[in-house]
Amino acid sequence: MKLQHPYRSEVQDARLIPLLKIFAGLSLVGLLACGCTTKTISCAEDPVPPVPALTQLPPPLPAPASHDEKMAWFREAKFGLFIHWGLYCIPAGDWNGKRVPGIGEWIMHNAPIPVTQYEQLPKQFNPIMFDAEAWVQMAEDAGMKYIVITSKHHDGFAMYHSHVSPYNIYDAAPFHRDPIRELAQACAKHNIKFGFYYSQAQDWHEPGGAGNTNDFGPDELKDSSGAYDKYLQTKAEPQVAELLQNYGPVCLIWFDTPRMMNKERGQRFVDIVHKYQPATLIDGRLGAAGDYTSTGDNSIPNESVSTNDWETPATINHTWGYRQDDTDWKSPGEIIFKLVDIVSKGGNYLLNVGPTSEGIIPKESQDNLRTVGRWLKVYGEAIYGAGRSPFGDEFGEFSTKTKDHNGKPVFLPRNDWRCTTRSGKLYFTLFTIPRDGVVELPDFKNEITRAYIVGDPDKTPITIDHADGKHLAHVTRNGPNAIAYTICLEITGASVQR
Ligand code: FHN
Repeated sequence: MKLQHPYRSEVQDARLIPLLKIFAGLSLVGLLACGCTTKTISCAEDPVPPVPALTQLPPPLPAPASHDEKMAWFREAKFGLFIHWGLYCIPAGDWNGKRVPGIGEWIMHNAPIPVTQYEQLPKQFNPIMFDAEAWVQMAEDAGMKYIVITSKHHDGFAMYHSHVSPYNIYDAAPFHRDPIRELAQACAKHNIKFGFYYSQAQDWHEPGGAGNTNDFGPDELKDSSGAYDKYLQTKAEPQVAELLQNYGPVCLIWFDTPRMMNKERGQRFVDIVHKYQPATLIDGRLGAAGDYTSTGDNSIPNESVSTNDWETPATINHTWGYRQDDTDWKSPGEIIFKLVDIVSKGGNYLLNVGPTSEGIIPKESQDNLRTVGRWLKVYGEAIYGAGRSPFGDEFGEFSTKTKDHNGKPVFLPRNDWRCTTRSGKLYFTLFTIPRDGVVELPDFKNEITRAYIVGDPDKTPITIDHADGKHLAHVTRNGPNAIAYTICLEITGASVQR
């Protein structure tokens, strides 16, 4: 096992190596003792990945000439990996032998755990199985084009080497590495865009941060006393500035839960982002205007959204941060449907994984994502950079009978197929094919010049009849992919005429 860290001073190394050896050794003993019974815990025979030597990061991107230029990569990318990784993966849903309900990263708030106890967790945080290269390779295999990782979540612990606060993984944990720096490097190597989640308002570790009313009293008092602004100006704003200065090109900053973020406070963050990296996108949860909107968690609009760029942040199980009891993984088929559905409505899909305290992305998440990636290798032309559906009836309709608990009509989705577009091309991804193999597609005036299954090297023609105001595609139920496959209709003209 290589313990020496290539980007620390020799003096620090000499002092810390014996300690690191003890911690790494203890972690291995712990792994052996646990018996490696669960699938997500690595076994001791898994080799400890080497610590990568650090190389120079590329410089930030120049200021874009227009909003369209700024958004171009996001509109092309469509599919990103969200990573919630922080101290909360150590308790992993349990505290003092009791299961704490709720999402894993909220355990400090939900248990509740006093700050004096929670801030002991870094001493146990030594994720020696962390392998930036393997994480980024997995995202690439999954067909994901950008990664957004929690640089600091609501618990206030920075997952990078912050010079603003010692409450960070490099200074406060035996790990004594900067995983965000290692990821930035791996992303640059793999040509994957890299961005940060940063909890700007909630910080349960700081007396002035929003959200920790158990330790620090009501938020309104922090607001009126000036403590909240002090927290913003001495921690959150300088941390965002250092993230933008030390980690190469930052594709976006994903702010969240804008409690007490008025226009002026939000603008201060906007100014910092624009000052250091004008090409960096700002999400929709800062509390000031961003570059695109974020839907609610796991929320996909019922219909197409054309007014702005948008993204659905979503879990692959039910939690964001790792919980050992949440093993209800979305299947590859569910993920593919959601991805195509979102793209056909004009959005991006930011799908989350929650690594363990050893630094491992749960195997089931990895397996399912890689299956999605294999699908995308064949049908990706219907996804990356693709346009919205020109139709809409395929999404479903509101029930005329059933109402929700607010008395509003329930939306009844239809999931048979989804349509995405490129100039002169319509892509129909088929999720349900009737027994007779005849799929009803909508009417349009353009002539169909060619129709074939995407990925078919011969582009063997598919018969499409046009009758009674419908197109009827004659396909086979046992197509080339058991989950779904995509057919391409090449048409006259750039876009559909109805
Ligand atoms: O409170 C957070 C939550 O922990 C998680 O980070 C999600 C991701 O969208 N955002 C907040 C809730 O919406």
